[in-house]
Amino acid sequence: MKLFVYHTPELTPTDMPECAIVVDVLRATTTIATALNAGAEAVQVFSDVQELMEVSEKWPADKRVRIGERGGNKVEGCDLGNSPLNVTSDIVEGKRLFMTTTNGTRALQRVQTAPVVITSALVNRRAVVEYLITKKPETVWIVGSGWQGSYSLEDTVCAGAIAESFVTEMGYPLADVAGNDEVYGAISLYLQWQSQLYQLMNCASHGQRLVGLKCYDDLKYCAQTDTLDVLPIQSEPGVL
Ligand code: 3SL
Repeated sequence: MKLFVYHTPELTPTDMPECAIVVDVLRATTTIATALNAGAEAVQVFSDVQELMEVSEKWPADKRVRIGERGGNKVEGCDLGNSPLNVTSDIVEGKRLFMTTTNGTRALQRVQTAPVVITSALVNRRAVVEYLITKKPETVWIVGSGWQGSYSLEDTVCAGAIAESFVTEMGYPLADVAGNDEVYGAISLYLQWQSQLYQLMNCASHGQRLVGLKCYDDLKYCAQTDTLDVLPIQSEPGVL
């Protein structure tokens, strides 16, 4: 098995791995994990707001929730912005979430032709590691969503948290599993910050952007590790 970490979707090669894990800790993949854990029927992702509106319009109004975020703010016409704190069971249970965000949904679309597509955040890291341990896919990419093409500290620390736990629990020598240098970098970053993940969120540029929007509780929530036992896995392109 070979594990690769890519800091942004733009850095991925053109071929596809057996399993792609998309990470957007702040906040798309944390919101996806939280919504599915709260009983959402599925989350369907879009990079384009107009397309989301057209597709979701065909769904029964009482069975859908539209989530839209641009620049951290709620998109006009959507029911919710991208805060994981909003996707509570009273709002999402039994409903399909139609979701578009600045970077996370774009990263998902980049790898949606891989045979297995999973999303991970820190909150559901354990469920993802258990999937890897059980299924042992031949090639795994962990893809950070970044911010508009640039590196995001919080996505790479989550990639490191997944890689570190998997390698340690399998007892594999890291050199046998690491497919690129980024795996070593991500694990080192995680080991350095693992007991201070909330502080790391506050240092991250997107964390600062969210602090500017007064999303303090979102940062605290997204910094938690292994709190949700949920594995968001693609059932058809763009649907988890
Ligand atoms: O970029 C994204 O996909 C979002 O997660 C960004 S935000 O945290 O909702 O602002």
